[in-house]
Amino acid sequence: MTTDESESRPPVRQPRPAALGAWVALLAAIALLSRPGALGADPYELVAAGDGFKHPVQLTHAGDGSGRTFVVEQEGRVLVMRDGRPAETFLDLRSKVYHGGECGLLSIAFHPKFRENGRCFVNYTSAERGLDSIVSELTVPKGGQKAEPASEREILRLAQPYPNHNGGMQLFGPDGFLYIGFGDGGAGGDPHGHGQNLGSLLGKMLRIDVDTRAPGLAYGIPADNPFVGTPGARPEIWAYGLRNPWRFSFDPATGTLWCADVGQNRFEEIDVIERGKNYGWNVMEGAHCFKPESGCNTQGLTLPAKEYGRKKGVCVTGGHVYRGKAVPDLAGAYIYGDFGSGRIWSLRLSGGWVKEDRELMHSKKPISSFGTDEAGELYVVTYEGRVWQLKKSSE
Ligand SMILES: [Ca+2]
Repeated sequence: MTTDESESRPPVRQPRPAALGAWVALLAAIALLSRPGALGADPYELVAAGDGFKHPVQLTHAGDGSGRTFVVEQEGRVLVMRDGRPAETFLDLRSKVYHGGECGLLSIAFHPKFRENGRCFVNYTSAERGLDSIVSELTVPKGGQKAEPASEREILRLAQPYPNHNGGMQLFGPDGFLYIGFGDGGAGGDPHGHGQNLGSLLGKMLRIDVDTRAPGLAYGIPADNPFVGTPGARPEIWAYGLRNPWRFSFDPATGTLWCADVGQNRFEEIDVIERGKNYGWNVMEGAHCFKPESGCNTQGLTLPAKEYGRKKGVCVTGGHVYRGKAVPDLAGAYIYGDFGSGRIWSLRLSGGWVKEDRELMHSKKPISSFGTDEAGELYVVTYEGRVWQLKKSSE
């Protein structure tokens, strides 16, 4: 989830949470000093909702009517949060997960019929054979409350050339297919050109069918995937030209797929992902030429719905279109933030154009993820171990 400089690094690089942490602390100190305390209190606040997690990177629910909220720890556990604390272990894959930096257990997705079939899907980094991203399925035994580690069935394995930009988010769309985001493979600048290479799963949004199996695959290919039948292209691809789609989500009301794509050195971006589109990387970073630096060929590329530069943040974290009840004035707005600066914004589009673009707060927290509970309320997950609920300020 971190941004990085442009040099290549050999595997396995340890990331920079410490450096980022110091940077965030410095930013916080500067912001406190320069802020006239009494003036312009934020209209929104983050209310403490959970604590005691180790490097949490996702918060989600199972959609099974149980009301459970799950928190994914990068080291390899999925915990049920109750009364603001880690209450039960839903899944422990720590013995299989290679973690650190941008590696680790990066997400869990519950099958749309999880309540009936107990199937869930994880995305994690394994060091078992070099450095691989693994998508696998696990099952909760009938009547059980936990995913059984022995039930693990590997669905997809993708060799990672570098330890960063693993993407790692996956979730089911309203169409029942599993969407998986993979980054460009890492290093800096996409040295192997994965983003634009339709023969690679790196730098892509994938769409697969976990309820069927195509010949030779552990999953099915939806017939209307855009590159089915295109010579040299992987049929799993739904959209391409992504750098590191760390977090994305579907608007539960409209089905729109919102994705935050982490930038290189200059621009962070928000994309609305649509079938078969090319989101530009590494020809473009945001709405600007990257390779070459000027005069790049932008034909056929889809520009971000929104971008921001280094004055606002360094590493975008995708959020959700708010469909909860606690903050009515945010209904229908896409809420997202930045891992480095802790700023949180709302964005509304109309006909593809930005209609509203508002900073809700400058939290100064290392936002690793946003998540929703079963009621649609929005939470902010911060990397140092906490969960917060976004609410209207109480005053
Ligand atoms: Ca782009």
